[in-house]
This record gives sequence, structure tokens and C-alpha cells, in this order.
Amino acid sequence: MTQNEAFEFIHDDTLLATSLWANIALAGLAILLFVYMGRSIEDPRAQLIWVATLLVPLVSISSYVGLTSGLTVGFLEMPAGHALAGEGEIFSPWGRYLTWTFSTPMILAALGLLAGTNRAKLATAITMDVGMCITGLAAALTTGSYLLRWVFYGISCAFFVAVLYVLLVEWPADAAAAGTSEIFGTLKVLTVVLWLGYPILWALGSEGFAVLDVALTSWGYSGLDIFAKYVFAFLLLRWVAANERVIGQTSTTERTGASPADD
Ligand code: RET
Repeated sequence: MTQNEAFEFIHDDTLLATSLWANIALAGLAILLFVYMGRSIEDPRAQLIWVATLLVPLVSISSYVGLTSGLTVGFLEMPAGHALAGEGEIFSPWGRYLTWTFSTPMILAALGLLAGTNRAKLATAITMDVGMCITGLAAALTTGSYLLRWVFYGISCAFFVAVLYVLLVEWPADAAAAGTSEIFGTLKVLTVVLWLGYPILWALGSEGFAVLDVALTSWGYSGLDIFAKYVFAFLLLRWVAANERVIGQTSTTERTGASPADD
């Protein structure tokens, strides 16, 4: 199928098209709002959190323009065993899974910095997260074997468990030491609950058991994205802009804490 045909396929289906355009509009608004909200942040660590947060809607708008234009979607024949096997070529918005590789590490970087964590834990969370996204992409694109689609799904879930562990066990303790427990706690719950929705939706959607059709699956992701990206980022940024000094102190504590000269 040509890109032009893909573009027409998307725009012939109002529900599908609006699920994509709604996010382009919201990401655009979020970018303007976040630039405005961060305009007077001066502490370098708070600025880093701000940049990571701003990258979330920036990646998102690029991702959704890719999907809407037909550039990052494909049409795949599902293997025997899949609910849609033999039904012709099935719409696959693989660009979503690809761009999560860039957006979700930004979310984790912002959260990790907020918790005042160290580089080892930050690197662990981010690399495991990238593993999750890439193997999720592989699951969506595998058409040779139905079983292997789910094997990739399982591998992706294993990476996800590592991310959840850092979020639920390691970073709450770091945030307590950094004095950012309250906001971290709120954002942690929001993140964990919403992120769990993605693998559930994948399993129920057209890539998995196909209980939901293509347009509903797409709206599912778009809805999760609205909360996991824009609402999440807004709450984080509002707090950072108002509590820059707490973040500044976090970096000082970490530096002194890590210095061997202290012992
Ligand atoms: C997949 C399918 C394979 C198993 C797992 C998944 C998890 C995806 C997640 C995505 C989060 C995306 C966000 C995007 C915002 O930009 C790939 C669906 C575990 C957790 C928050």
C-alpha cells in the first residue's frame, strides 16, 4: 500500500483519524504551555527536568504527524492463529511503538531526576524501558509466527517489570531522601496505573486478541497518552516551577552524599 492509500485509509475512518488529530492538537498546546511554564526556571537540575518534560509533547507531536500522514503505519497479514488471520492486510500503527522509545525515557528521566536518584538507577530504568519499547515494536511487526508475536510480548513485559521495580521500590526511597516524596508519590501512581494500561490494550487490541477494532484500539492509546503524557507532564512541571529550590537542594545533597571526602 502506498503512503497516499494509507493516508486515505486513515481519513476515511473518522474515529481513527480523530484519535490521531486530537493528539496533534493537544501536543501542540502542551508544547506552548510548557515553554511558558518553564520560562523562569533557573536551577540547572530543574531545567533538565523541564527539558525532559518538554520533550514528551515534542516527540508526541512528531509521532502523531508520522501516523496521520501514513508515513509510520503499515498493513500486515496476520499469521495463522491470530484472530484477524486471513482477513487481508491489517492496519498497524508501528510508529507508535517506535516513538515510545524516545518519549518514555524522557518521562523516566524527569521522574528519576525528581526523585534525586543516582545514574545507575536512572540508566537501569531507561535502558530497560527502551528494551520494552523495541521488543513491543517487534511483537507488533512479527508476522511469521503467531507464537513468536507473544514471545516478544512476554520479553517486553519482562523489561517492563524492571521499570516497575525501579518506579515502585527504588525511587520512592530516593524521593523520600530528596524531600520530593509527595509529588513523586502522585506521579508514580499516575505513571504505574496508566502504563499498565498499554500492555492490556495491546493484548485486547487489533495487534493482540483483536477484541477491539483498529479505531477503538487507536483511541485507547490516544486516551492513555493524553493522561500519561500531557496531564502527567503538566503536574510535574507545575510542581517543579513552584519548587525549584527543593530540586536545587537535591542536587547538592547528592553531590555531597557521593563525595568520598565526606567519609
Ligand atoms: C507494549 C506491548 C508489549 C508489552 C508491554 C508494552 C508496554 C508499553 C508501555 C508503553 C507506554 C507508553 C507511554 C507512552 C507515552 O509517550 C509495548 C504495549 C509491556 C508501558 C507512556
